[in-house]
Amino acid sequence: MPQSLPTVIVSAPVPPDLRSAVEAACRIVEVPIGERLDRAVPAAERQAARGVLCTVRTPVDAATLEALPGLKVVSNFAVGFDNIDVPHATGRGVLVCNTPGVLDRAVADLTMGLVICLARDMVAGDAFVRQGKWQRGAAPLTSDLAGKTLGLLGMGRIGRMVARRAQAFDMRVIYHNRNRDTQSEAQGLAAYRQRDALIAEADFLSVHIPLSPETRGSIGTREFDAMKRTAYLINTARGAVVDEAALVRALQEGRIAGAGLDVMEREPLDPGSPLCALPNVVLQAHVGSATVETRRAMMELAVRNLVDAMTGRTPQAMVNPAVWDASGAGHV
Ligand code: 8YV
Repeated sequence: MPQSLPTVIVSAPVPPDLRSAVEAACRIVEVPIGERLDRAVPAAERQAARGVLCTVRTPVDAATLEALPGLKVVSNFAVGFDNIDVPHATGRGVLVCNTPGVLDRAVADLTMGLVICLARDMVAGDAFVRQGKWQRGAAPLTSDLAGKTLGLLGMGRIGRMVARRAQAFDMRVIYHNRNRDTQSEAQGLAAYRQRDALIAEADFLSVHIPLSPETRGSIGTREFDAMKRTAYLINTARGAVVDEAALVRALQEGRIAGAGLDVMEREPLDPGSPLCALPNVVLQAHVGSATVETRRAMMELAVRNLVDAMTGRTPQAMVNPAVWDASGAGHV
C-alpha cells in the first residue's frame, strides 16, 4: 500500500513553484496568515499535522503546541523566532527551523537608510520641496555621517553587515554583544564597548538583538537618559525590545534627537500612536527583509527546511538542533 503523505499546515505566502515542492512530499492544510493554529485548524487536521510553515505572525505557543500533538517540525519564515515557545517545543521534541543569513544585507541596507534619513532630515526635506518652501530659501543644513559614532547593540550576522556598510560611510563603529566578536575587532570592523559605554558614546544607537524574555523592554528610560541628547535610536530588530512608552516620552521631551523604527511593540502600528505624531521619528512597516529577492531567498530556505525535515534530511537552519540530533532522520 502506498504510504500517505505527511500533513503540514501552511500559513505563509508560498509562491506556486515552491508550493509544488512542498506538495511533492506533503499534504498541505492552508491557514490564513496570522490565524491561531489551535483555533483555525479543524480537530482532525490538528491531530494529523506533522509540520508547520508559518510567519512571525503565527503564535506557536504552549497552547498551539498542545493542540498539535503529532507535530515534529515548525519552519518559521523569518530569522527571528520570538513567536515560538522554543523551550516548550524542544520539550515536546518539535524541531524549530528559521532563515538566517539570507536577509542580512536587506536589513542592513534598511538600517543604513534610516541612519541617512535621520542625519540628512530627508523626510522634512521632501516636504520642503513639495510645499514650495524652497521658493523662499535654501533648506536647513543637516549633519554628516562621516566621523559620527554608530553603536551596534548586538553583533550577530546583521550587526556585522551594518558595520561593513557604516565603514563605507566613514563612521566610527562600536558594538556591544554578550559574547565578544574578536574576529570583527581584529578586522577593524568595530571596537567593543561595555553596554553603558556604548549607549553613552553612540550618535546612532542601532538595535540588533533578538526578542527574548531577557531582552523584552530592555531599552527604556535608563538607556534613553544615558544617550546623548543629539543621538538617534534605530530599531530594525523587534519593537518589544524597546519600552515604547519610555521612547515616546524621551522623544517628546527632546532627551534624544530622534528615532528610526522599522518595528514596533504592536504591529501594524495604530496611526493614532503618539509615534506617528512625532516629527523626529521615521517609520517603516517592518520591511527590513521585504525585497523581492530577499523574501524569495527566505521562502526557499523555509520550504527547504520543512521538506528536508519531513523527508529525513538534516535541515540547513535549525534553532534547536538537539531535537534533530536526538532523533535524526527518523524524526518525522
Ligand atoms: C519578517 C523578520 O519575519 O526575519 C525576521 O525575523 O522579522 C522579517 O523578515 C518577515 O515579515 C517575514 O515574515
